Amino acid sequence: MALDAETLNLLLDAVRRFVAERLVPAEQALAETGTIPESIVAGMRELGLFGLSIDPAYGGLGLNMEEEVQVAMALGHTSPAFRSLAGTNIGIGSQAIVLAGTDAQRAAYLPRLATGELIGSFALTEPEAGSDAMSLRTSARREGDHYILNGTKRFITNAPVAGLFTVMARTSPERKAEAISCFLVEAGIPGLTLGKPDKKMGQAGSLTCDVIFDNCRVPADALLGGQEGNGFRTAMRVLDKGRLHISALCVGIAQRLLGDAIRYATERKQFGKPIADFQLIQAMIADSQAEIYAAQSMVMDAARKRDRGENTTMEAACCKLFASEMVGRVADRAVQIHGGAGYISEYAVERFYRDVRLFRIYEGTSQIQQLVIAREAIKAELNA
Ligand code: COS
Repeated sequence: MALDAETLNLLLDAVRRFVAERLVPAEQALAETGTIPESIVAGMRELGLFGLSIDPAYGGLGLNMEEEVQVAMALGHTSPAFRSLAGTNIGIGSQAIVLAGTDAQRAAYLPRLATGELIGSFALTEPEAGSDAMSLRTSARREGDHYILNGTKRFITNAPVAGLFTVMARTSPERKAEAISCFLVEAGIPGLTLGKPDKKMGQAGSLTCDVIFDNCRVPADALLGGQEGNGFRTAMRVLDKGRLHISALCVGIAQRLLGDAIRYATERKQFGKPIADFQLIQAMIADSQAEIYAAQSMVMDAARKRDRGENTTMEAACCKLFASEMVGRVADRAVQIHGGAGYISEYAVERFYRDVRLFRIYEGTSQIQQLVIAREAIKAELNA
């Protein structure tokens, strides 16, 4: 479903205003305290951010991908930790249910995920299973009308505040997609504990920690879609969408960084004139602008393809690879244009430089994106 143009513009304006008026002024405090104030969470809920991608039948805004990426770009103009709180509900924390849940599972969780009352978290990665997702060891053993979960999940975004975990676990030992199932596990049940919050390089306020299952009994109806064996493919499909969202976020952050760099370059004077007058500074501005435009165009194109129902596994990986690497280069140039000031935490570019490093790693490293792109390209050529 697509919104009419006027409604979409109203939403985008509201998000841009919220970012500029409420989030940007709160960035420094977030970096220092690592806590998002309740008033801001309430504002995010009022805007409907938690339910962007959830069907209106369940209380969400039901944006299509082209619309969602535009909101993600707008959200990129501030610290990514703000987006991260709603981000799992928009993406990896809700989409398995959207894609493969039973009607009862959708009705039980999507309305509360859409409002942000419930935070969803995606538990795939493990200490020994990162890029090689299929090697995960967390096990789920059927016992009567329950499953018993054992294992540890690592770096799980929003786990410390999550009410619901989408957990990928092994229901049989072989290395094949069908050996992995997906469970919807509610926080607070016996046998589920959380590790200490991770101390990270950046994105203070975006919370991650281990999630540990120790003989954790979940009812059989927690099995996603009521079917064993669809966990791996569902996780991959969830990541296909998530990677587009993250790419859009990278575009938004790069726009913010370039804006900050240009403003600084027009104010800062050296050799008697603003440094923006120097062609070597202009080259960094130009390269950044061109790359942002390229990434933005890719993301919009891939989002439209996805909305047309086409398979965008390759396009999403191309976007994630290019946009996450691009925002790293733009952040680097933004620091360079700021000179010594760019190394000082008073300036936002120092913080963003650390924040954006994550985008080349999570939801699939750049190397995994390359692998997916090459596989898909070869497959397409051989099947042509
Ligand atoms: N959509 C639907 N199905 C998919 C899929 C996708 N995007 N990707 C893979 N599958 C299917 C395959 O078609 C295959 O099915 P068949 O067995 O019927 O052929 C099955 O899933 C297994 O896929 P594949 O053989 O490609 O598995 P691999 O173990 O080779 O690994 C990669 C695939 C590397 C792509 C996967 O492990 C991956 O994405 N790793 C990165 C994980 C990640 O992003 N982690 C970040 C943490 S989550 S925030």
